[in-house]
Amino acid sequence: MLHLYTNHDSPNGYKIVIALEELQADYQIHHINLSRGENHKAEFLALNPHGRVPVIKDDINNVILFESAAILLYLADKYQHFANFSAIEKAQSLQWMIYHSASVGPIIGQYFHFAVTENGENKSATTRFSNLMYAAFKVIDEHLAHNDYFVAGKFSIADIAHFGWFYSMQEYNLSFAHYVNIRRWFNSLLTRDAVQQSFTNMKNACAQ
Ligand SMILES: N[C@@H](CCC(=O)N[C@@H](CS)C(=O)NCC(=O)O)C(=O)O
Repeated sequence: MLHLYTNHDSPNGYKIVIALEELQADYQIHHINLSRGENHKAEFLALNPHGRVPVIKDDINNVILFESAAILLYLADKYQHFANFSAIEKAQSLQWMIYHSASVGPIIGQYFHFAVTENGENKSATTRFSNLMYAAFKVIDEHLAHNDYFVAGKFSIADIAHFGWFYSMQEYNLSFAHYVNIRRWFNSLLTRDAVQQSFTNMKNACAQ
């Protein structure tokens, strides 16, 4: 069995549950309640010493992994996600996934912290992360103006990586509506059965 440890509204956790559904994996979700500090308990730190979700434990291969990009890559290999991709297309998918991990997800997270959690009180930090976030969105929007998906007209883990954070932005009422190409891409992913199923599974598993 493959176990996913995540919080009910983790953008990084959404990525993994979507990938598991898209890849038709057999898995079980375990809720790690961040607001109750369950990620700092010894039991969880044994899975990820950095105390962050998501984490997976794959009993079949006897492996524990943290960091959403590493998990996506592991799942892609395990379920032959790149079978119909050329070596170059696979490299391009990894490029966009790593771009997300370095220059998009953490920046949205910092922007959210300074702009929303701290009400923009630190003007310098709010402006810095707002500029970085919107600069990244511009790059993505221009790329998606000519592409239905991030790579080669094919849905890939690069789309999943970005979608998790855009979905959370929507939940936080942070608008990206004026990025019309991101919005079009986002809406098309929302209609995928696996994406909808993943929200249901996450909600059910994390209800308690
Ligand atoms: N780079 C990590 C980030 C993981 C991360 O920051 N997870 C958040 C939830 S989305 C978390 O566990 N936060 C708990 C905390 O900061 O105490 C990844 O992509 O998995």
